[in-house]
Amino acid sequence: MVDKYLVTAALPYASGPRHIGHAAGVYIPADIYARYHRMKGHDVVFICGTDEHGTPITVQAVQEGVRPIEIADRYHKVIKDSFDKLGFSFDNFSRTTREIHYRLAQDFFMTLYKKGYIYKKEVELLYCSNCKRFLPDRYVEGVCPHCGAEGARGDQCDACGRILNPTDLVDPHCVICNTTPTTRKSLQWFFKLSAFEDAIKKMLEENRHWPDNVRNFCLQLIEKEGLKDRDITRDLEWGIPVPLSEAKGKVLYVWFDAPIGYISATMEWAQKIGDPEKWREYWQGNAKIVHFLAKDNIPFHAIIWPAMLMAYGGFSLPWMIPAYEHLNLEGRKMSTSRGWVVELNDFLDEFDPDMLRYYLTINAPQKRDVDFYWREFQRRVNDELADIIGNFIHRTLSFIYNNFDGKVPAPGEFDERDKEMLRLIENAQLTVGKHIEEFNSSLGLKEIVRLAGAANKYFNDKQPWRTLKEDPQKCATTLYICAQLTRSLAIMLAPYLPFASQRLWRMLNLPADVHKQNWDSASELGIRPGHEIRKPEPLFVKLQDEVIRRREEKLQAILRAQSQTVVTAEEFARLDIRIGKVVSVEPIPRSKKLLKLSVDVGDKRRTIVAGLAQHYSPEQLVGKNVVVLLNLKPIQLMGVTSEGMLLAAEDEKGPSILTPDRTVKPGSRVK
Ligand code: B3M
Ligand code: ZN
Repeated sequence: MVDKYLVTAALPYASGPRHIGHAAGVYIPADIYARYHRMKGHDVVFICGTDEHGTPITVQAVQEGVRPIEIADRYHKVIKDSFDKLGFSFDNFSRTTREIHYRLAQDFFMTLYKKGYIYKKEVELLYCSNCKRFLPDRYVEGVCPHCGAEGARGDQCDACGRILNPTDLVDPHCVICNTTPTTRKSLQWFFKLSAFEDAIKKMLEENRHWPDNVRNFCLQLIEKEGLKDRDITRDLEWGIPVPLSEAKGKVLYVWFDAPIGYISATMEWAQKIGDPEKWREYWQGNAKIVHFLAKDNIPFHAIIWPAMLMAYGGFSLPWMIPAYEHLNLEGRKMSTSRGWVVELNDFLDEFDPDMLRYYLTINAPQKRDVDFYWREFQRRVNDELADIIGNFIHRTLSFIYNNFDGKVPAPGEFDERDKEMLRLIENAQLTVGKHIEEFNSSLGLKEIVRLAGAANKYFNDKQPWRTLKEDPQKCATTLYICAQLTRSLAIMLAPYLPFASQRLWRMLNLPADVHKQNWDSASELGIRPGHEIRKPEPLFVKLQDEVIRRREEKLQAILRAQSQTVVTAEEFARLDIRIGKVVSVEPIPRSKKLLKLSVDVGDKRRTIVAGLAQHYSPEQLVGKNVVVLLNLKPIQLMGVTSEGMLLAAEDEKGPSILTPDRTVKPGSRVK
């Protein structure tokens, strides 16, 4: 019997472009997994699509003054484009604004409602009196009541991962206008999550194969707080209407409809392939359902979603939930709003997608957060991808092309070393596969690099450039084995590097598509003697210092801009700025620019040196109310110690000293 897999990758919000962190933690590992299982001959359906409801999109629509669907259309396209360039092999990439999804989401609601798992209740919600709207989810931010982090959103705290209600936030404010909200009563519908506490706990306990960051996190959450009922409706215009006449103007909460998108996108796929009922084989049969996601989405997938499926009845529960940690950028958390981010489109405009797939897999944020460093990216691409894998392939193919007329030579007897090399191929095919099956694609890729390293060593040790003359039979055997290795590498690299592996397959002049090959055939001697290859070309072009430096400089510029523009109120308050009265002014000998001022700052006088001599005469200054910074570290100027700084504005006419618009007592604080 063929194994069936329904693989999903978290549906990206169509609220902005995706960055390399999303690729690292969700989409690349999911794609490797799906591609591998197809090559194993399993029946795989790989599902994704954009998540087009909810406040990430409406908030942006308000900010831009456009309709939410315009935002969704725009980013659906942008995201799909970058995902296509990265070679993600979705069987269907859908949208949650499609009709099929609306129908299924409303059916879900009604079914749960009729079964008594949804009830209505009047609740107090946050309301912004300035914007005249309720503030659900991301319309409001504040301090997390659990971990104290600032910038927690009304739906979730990114710092501790807890799911929140807007009313849980300490010090909430409207993200549109910054107003502190009031509360207002509203009718909402709740999902009886509490009814599933025992069942969910049991599911989590039994699923011992789930990763710790999913299983333990959820079990601890239930242990600590239990499962509370969740409101699944919102006072918003954008979303799927709640299918009840008494719920006019209310829509389904985005996290209620989004996971249903996995099913509706599978239904859509079935329709597209002309077999509309086929989706049932995956959702209501014995397929293994695998949800790839980032760690922020864990409670929604491992608690609420299974409870929704249980409540509906007849659906299979997730079999596996691989959840990845975060990718940081050069030692800092990625942030789109601060520009500390590498967006996929931007990356793909300049670099080979397989290089990103390589680096983000070998350096995957699997068990812990990891960093993307441009230098490290360059080093790994050049030293590993190009110098180990690329080099072995190129020297082998060039040797055959130049010395054997482009035809793979017939081997003689295999010696021990040859046999050992063949065993390594067989081993690698097994171990790499095992790692991918166990959701360790990173270890699998390291295994391939190790195999290529061993292959280089084999090539060196066998010295075919010498045996070519001295022992042609031996040389032929070596190159025969190396040719087999290149084919094995193409197959094993196919899930990881879909483009390079196919380029290699073409250079090898092998039939069809590398992605149509059976995984297990990677350990076969699949190239026959006499087989003619094409003219080889290097598989990877090395990354130049210049290119990487430019990227690093771009980030440096962001840091500089940030340190210049962002000052907290506390930092500003550390400046002791006061009103002073100029008591006397003297020129400083031998200085054309400087004047020495004695300024009354309330309790005492201060000596302040100012570069005003070319613009003010001493008479113009004496008696003036001025503004001075007092706690500046004293400095020596032309032998005089300056104990502060006189504040002045400057334009093309020169400096103009600041002075209050009425006489203010010396020593008064400026804030
Ligand atoms: N849209 C969050 C995200 O884009 C959310 C995932 C939904 S999965 C059903 O990361
Ligand atoms: Zn507001």
